[in-house]
Amino acid sequence: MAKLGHEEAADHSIGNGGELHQAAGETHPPMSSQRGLIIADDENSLKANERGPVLIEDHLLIEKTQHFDHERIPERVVHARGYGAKGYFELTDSLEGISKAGVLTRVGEKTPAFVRFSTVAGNAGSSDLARDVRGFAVKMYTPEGNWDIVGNNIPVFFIQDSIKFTDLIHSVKQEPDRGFPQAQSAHDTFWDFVSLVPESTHMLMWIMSDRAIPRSFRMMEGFGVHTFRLINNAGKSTYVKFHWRPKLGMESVIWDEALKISGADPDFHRRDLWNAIDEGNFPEWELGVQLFDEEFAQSFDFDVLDATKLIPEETLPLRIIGKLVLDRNVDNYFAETEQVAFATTNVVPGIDFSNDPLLQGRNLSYIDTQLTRLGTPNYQQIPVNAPRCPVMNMQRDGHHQMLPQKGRVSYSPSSLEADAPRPDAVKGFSSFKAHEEGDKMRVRAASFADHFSQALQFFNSQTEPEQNHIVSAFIFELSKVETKAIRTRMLGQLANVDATIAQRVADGLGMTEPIKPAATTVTVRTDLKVSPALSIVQKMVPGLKTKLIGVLIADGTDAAEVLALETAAGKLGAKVKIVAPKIGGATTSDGKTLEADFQLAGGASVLFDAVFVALSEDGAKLLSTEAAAVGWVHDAFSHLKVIGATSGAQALLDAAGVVPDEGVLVGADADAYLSAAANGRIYDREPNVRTVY
Ligand code: HDE
Repeated sequence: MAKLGHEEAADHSIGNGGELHQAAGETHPPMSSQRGLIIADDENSLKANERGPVLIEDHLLIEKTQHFDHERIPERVVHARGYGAKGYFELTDSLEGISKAGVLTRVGEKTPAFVRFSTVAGNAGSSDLARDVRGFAVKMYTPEGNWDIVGNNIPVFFIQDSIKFTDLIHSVKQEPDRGFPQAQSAHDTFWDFVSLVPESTHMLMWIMSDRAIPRSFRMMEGFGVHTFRLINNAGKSTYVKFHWRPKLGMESVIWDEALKISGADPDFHRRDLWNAIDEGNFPEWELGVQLFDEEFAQSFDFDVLDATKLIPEETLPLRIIGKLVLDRNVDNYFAETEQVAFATTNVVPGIDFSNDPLLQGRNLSYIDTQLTRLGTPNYQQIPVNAPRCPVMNMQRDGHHQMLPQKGRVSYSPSSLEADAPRPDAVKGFSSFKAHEEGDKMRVRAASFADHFSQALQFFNSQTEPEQNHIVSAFIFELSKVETKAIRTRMLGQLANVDATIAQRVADGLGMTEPIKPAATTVTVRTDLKVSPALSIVQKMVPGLKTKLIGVLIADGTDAAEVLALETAAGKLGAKVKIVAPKIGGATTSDGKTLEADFQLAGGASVLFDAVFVALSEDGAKLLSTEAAAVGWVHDAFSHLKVIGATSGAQALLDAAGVVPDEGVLVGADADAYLSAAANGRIYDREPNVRTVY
């Protein structure tokens, strides 16, 4: 190789970075090392000569590589895949007299908040649309310390006692020998466990329902799940259950759609949240509370300390006391969403725990797990976790201590310093004076014994399509279970809820043997009143605000028609996304180019709430032989979406097997199409597109 002259070598050594010019108005600060040393060359390592070995003296290379080598921290053992955003909680109705918590009594105060939504079973790199419970964890930075409601989007849980949590999670995560399946409950070990643990039956109904496949984080409810206590100035306790209510109403996707979204856009939920906040469509939830006393607790059919049970809203209505608004995306995913550490023990004076044995176990787990994840008890000093009020105590040192803890006194009581912090019995947190007596024992209270009555109540409270989805989900999941004895055993548990439900699932599985109900001492209550509040469909808020409409175009499309749709959709707060065979767009009938947001293969119709096929006759004919286009329309139809189309598009609708119904609007104007789309899915179509068992 010809040796380069000195000047040529210097030019050569610049690398790509040297080609970056400073544009007018840009003021790039100098790049530095972690120590603040300004870096002259970030493209080349230090070598003994032009083609020689790299020198150990290259501290810049070593620092950069070493930092990279240690970038990862352990992911959460559960809820590893999550997404966060920032905002505030504002109290609208004071709980004065019921709780002494400032955050629940100072009406109008805006408390900064950080929220993280998550799936439970999947690893950090799994898909957003797994069938799973969604975590709904809210941290409120109140002037009296942080208050976390570490909740889920489902108001009940699989187990009653925290001692079973390890087993539950081991059963649902990847099987330990093979390391798969990822992010799904549809495998032997999960169903083996739950079929042996009847207390999980109520929760199974919920996770087999469409609650487990939400359309958006913005369109799901949140629940504190457990019964907590509110404590007033006199030390009196009132029981409370917390509910988050989405302003947009609830919505879910269809299971086949969820499967396909996982391929088309595994980041579907996080992208949706990021985009909404970025565009100024701030998601909002109301905070509702169910308040009750010991007398109500005693009169209620089930134990309020049992996290597998709920109190129907129809029995105990919600009192709306505030709102949560998410108005800022994170600045840095790792620093905030990954490092945020929630804990059920983050409570403030005026809020306390009940004896729910699941909650009591959680009270240890959250603060403990952060030591593995974040590596030090000083994780509370990380900005996303740090309280926005003074922190003063005698805890000292430890890895990554950030505070210059001053003074000679690091103990209490002390007398040497006038400003040493001391406990304050008036302002401070004091536990509720609960009266406890009885024998110490390892038992499950008899009042926790009925595992089936509320499961049946939940099923009966659903609309027919929602019930069908629950049955189909059981069939899908159990069809993935290879061990037949587990399927049989699960049918036995379902038979305890209701013989017909069990039979429908058995029919879908093709299991013809008579179903033998599992042994139980409980007589199932068939008289519990239906609770429409438990159904998603009955809580849907019609409208197109922040919804996405996919418009399929090709050469020859009438641009004016697309524009009219775009304008009308915009007025309703919806967004039109153009999908075309080429990302550069298509040449419309007026000879102009209409640019696309998605290329057909990358813009599957599962990404949109409703679709419109805006094709000329020639365009439709051409796309009728294009599998991606046929699939695009076929999927929209089978996912029960409202389909609008120009009359020219008929050939593609035919090729996709679209059969006319109230949700197929060919040649209709934009307003008619949009008002149909605003009502959501066409559930009546379902029996025509898939078998309903
Ligand atoms: Fe959790 N849970 N959990 N959990 N949980 C965690 O804490 C645990 C339970 C929930 O976005 C872990 O920081 C036990 C119910 C959410 O960072 C861990 C038990 C509910 C999140 C843990 C439960 C939840 C977690 C893992 C049974 C709904 C994500 C990482 C006794 C009310 C928070 C972490 C985030 C996370 C333990 C049951 C909600 C290991 C032992 C019930 C939303 O501490």
